[in-house]
Amino acid sequence: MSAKRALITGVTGQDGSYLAHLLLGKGYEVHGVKRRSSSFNTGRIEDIYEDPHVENPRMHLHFGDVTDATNIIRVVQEVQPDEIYNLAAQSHVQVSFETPEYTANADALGTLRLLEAIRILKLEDRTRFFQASTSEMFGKVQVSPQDEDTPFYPRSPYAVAKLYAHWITVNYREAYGLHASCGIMFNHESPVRGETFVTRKITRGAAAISLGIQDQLYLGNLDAQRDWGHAREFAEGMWLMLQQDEPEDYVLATGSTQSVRDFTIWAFDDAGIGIEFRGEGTDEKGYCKDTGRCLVQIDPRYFRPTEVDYLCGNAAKAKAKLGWEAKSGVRELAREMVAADIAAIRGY
Ligand code: NDP
Ligand code: GDR
Repeated sequence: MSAKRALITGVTGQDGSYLAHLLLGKGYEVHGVKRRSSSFNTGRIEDIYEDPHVENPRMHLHFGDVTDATNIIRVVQEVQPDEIYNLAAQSHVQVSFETPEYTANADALGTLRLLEAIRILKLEDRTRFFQASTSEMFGKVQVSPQDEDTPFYPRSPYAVAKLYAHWITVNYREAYGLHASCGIMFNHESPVRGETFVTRKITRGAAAISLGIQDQLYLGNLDAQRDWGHAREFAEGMWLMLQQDEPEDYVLATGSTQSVRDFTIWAFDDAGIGIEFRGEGTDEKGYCKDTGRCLVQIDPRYFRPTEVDYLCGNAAKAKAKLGWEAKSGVRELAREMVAADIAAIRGY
């Protein structure tokens, strides 16, 4: 039997890189869509990239963009994938307030383009589809913890675009019988998390301050609370969804929630600096317990016009039907990320 063929959009991102590693380990032939950029953007998949000149490479990269319908149709036609994982997105919530139209184009219509490619190429019976939906769709949460039946209330252009992508995936499943599933994923992080998401910004900052190459870290809303898991485990959940006989939507989450403030204290602890927060509102600051030096300050530029204050997921359905459960706690995750950032700065 020939190897299963997977197409991953967003293969150069955090999740795409974990998923590509996972699928190669399972014997898949992996095809990734990567955007052209003026400098290398394949750092996260460097170790698995194979020179196309070697015999029978199992990892292939295709230039592409989910805002370009003709490109997407051609790539899907060439690859004839058994599974498509749609991870491509302008995935930064705050940036979506600055680029709402582009975010809608990539995150909402990009999903539609892939679904239409499956239909136009008559691949409905062959190709299974995974959509990276998000806990941001719950937004101003109505019920806690949030599960597959919790009402949505998106609070950013990103979340609104992702809500369209979520429902268009559900609609194509119901209208055309596609094997299409959405993973409603809560925040998941790792040492290769994008540097401007809050966990990585904090672990890099703590690492750099501990090594004396940065003085202070500026953050936004310290009160925000998130259910943070490990990206490696979420990639496994995505794959499991496409191995089921029936396509369905699943929440992936840890069920445990912490504040940005707590994560900051842990990361500095892991970098060998005890800090405490004093003050209120925008005057709240994080001070080194030993030296009294101010290391963390609030910069209101990182506040969002509308914020998601609290998220906590209930992944009971994924546990019951997929046998999936988050194992890593956020405390260990902070430790792993700080250690990786310290090693990176030292050049190990
Ligand atoms: P990243 O931001 O790390 O990766 C996004 C990927 O999408 C990158 O490979 C990026 O390419 C690519 N991309 C962006 N725009 C386009 C485009 N127009 N055409 C093609 N590719 C594009 O995100 P994550 O890996 O963290 O997340 C993966 C997916 O899961 C995203 O859809 C995200 O919205 C969703 N999600 C993530 C969660 C998380 O906590 N990580 C939680 C819930 C959902 P490039 O490298 O060139 O920028
Ligand atoms: P989020 O992640 O918006 O949840 O989206 P992010 O790490 O950006 O923010 C989490 C919370 O931290 C607060 N915050 C800050 N955020 C950033 N980026 N920078 C700061 O300096 C800062 N200070 C405080 C934010 O206000 C927010 O409340 C992520 C993305 O991966 C999405 O693609 C994904 O869909 C969701 O997680 C689930």
